[in-house]
Amino acid sequence: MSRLVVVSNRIADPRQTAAGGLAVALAEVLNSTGGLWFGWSGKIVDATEDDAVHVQQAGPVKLLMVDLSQVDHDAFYLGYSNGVLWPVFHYRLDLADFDAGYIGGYRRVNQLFARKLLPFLQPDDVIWVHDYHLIPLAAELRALGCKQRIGFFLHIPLPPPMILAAIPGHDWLIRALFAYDLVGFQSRQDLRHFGDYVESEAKAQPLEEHRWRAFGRTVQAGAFPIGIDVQEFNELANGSDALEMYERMKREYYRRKLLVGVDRLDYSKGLPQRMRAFREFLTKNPDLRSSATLIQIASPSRENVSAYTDILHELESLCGSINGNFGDLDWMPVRYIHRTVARARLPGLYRASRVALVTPLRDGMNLVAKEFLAAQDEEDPGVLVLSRFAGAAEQLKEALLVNPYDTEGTAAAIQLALQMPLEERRHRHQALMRSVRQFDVHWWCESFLEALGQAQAEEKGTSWLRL
Ligand code: GDG
Repeated sequence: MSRLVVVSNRIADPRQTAAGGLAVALAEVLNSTGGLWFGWSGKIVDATEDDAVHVQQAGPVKLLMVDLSQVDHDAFYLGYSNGVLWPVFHYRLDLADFDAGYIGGYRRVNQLFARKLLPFLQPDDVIWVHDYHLIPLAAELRALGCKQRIGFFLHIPLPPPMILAAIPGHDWLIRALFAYDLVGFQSRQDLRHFGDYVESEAKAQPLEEHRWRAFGRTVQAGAFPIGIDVQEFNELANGSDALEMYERMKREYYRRKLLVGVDRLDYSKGLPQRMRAFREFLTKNPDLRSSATLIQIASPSRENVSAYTDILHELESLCGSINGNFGDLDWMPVRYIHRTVARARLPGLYRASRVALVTPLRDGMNLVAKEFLAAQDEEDPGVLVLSRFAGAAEQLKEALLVNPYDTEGTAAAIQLALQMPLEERRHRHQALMRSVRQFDVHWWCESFLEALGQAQAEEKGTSWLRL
């Protein structure tokens, strides 16, 4: 088996539990092939400092890290990646900041990554690049002579062509994807958007299924919905931290049914809309009021991007007004926690909850939905209320699917979830777990790498090099 080289903006030590499911899944293949993981160190340094690659051995895996200068970090990470690509790919053109200066930084950092990674590569390595920060990386590597197989996986959604086309330089961005041998998306819908775009905007020629020719290259694309490591999550759920959390929640809220939300504090997650739906539910169901408490964990994220401060204030004000209007001396309807909860405790919180509210306005997949299901007691499982706009909705059809923009509809689903009889809860949970187990993170990893191994790039020229 070829050695695997993973490239992503941030990297994690795969030996640590806190790193989460993705790192654990990648660790398995990285460990077995003695692979490399390359990414940003998380450090910002003076531009004049030494720009060496930091090498750290993590078991059989080598972690390779580069630092970024302040200017590059601001333009690449805050600017183009999170100020342009993140909002537009989540359909939020209104929040995009199309500053012409950002794209130069984005390109510079991708070139830096390519230059720094190249000396570590061996001829039959397989390279797997992750996410929107690194779309042009393969093209930059190819420009330096890299011939290895390179795959790309987009963790976030790909919007329809007319939204993508709002990005100045969108053609450049999509052309860069043709330097990969395989491009993977989270859902069939994202894959359809890719096909629509390349055929309508880039006049790509469709070949066999999900394969196109353009810019003198062919590219294979596919949908590879990411999953969780069910076994690792079960082990976490049986650990002392999770059990303690479960007991504590049960003790504290023994008279109430818990609803839970666990999200990074991000405008794509639909948190204000969720609060409005919960308020609507409280208004419409006075009899159920004091029996339901919503615990919302909103872990801090990208706090130096201004759209994130706005969402923080909006959410704080909504939670405050709901508690002020509906709360009583012995009951607050919303517990809002703007902190990161230790990963080892999350399964306990999920298991103690009757309902999970996973209602993003747009989401590539959403792993919280799958984690919640995996943490349930299958004899007495909770109910998943899931946005139809999460990639996970393509798979998790037995959840209560909602439109998060529809406040009344979501409020009605909350009521249904809280009152759902045991038999129906079990029935739905069983069906949902079949999908969570079958399409777990190992399936995701293996099926992507297998498809990458089979993808036959056919190079007819080098016009794609002119990025
Ligand atoms: C991107 C895409 C796609 C959350 N709060 C805490 C915490 N979390 C963990 C959850 C889960 C992960 O973070 C969040 O994953 P999601 O999938 O929900 O969302 P994104 O972070 O936006 O991830 C997404 C994903 O990539 C994978 O491809 O599904 O669509 O946007 O694992 O448990 N973990 C801890 N404390 C918290 O407070 N420890």
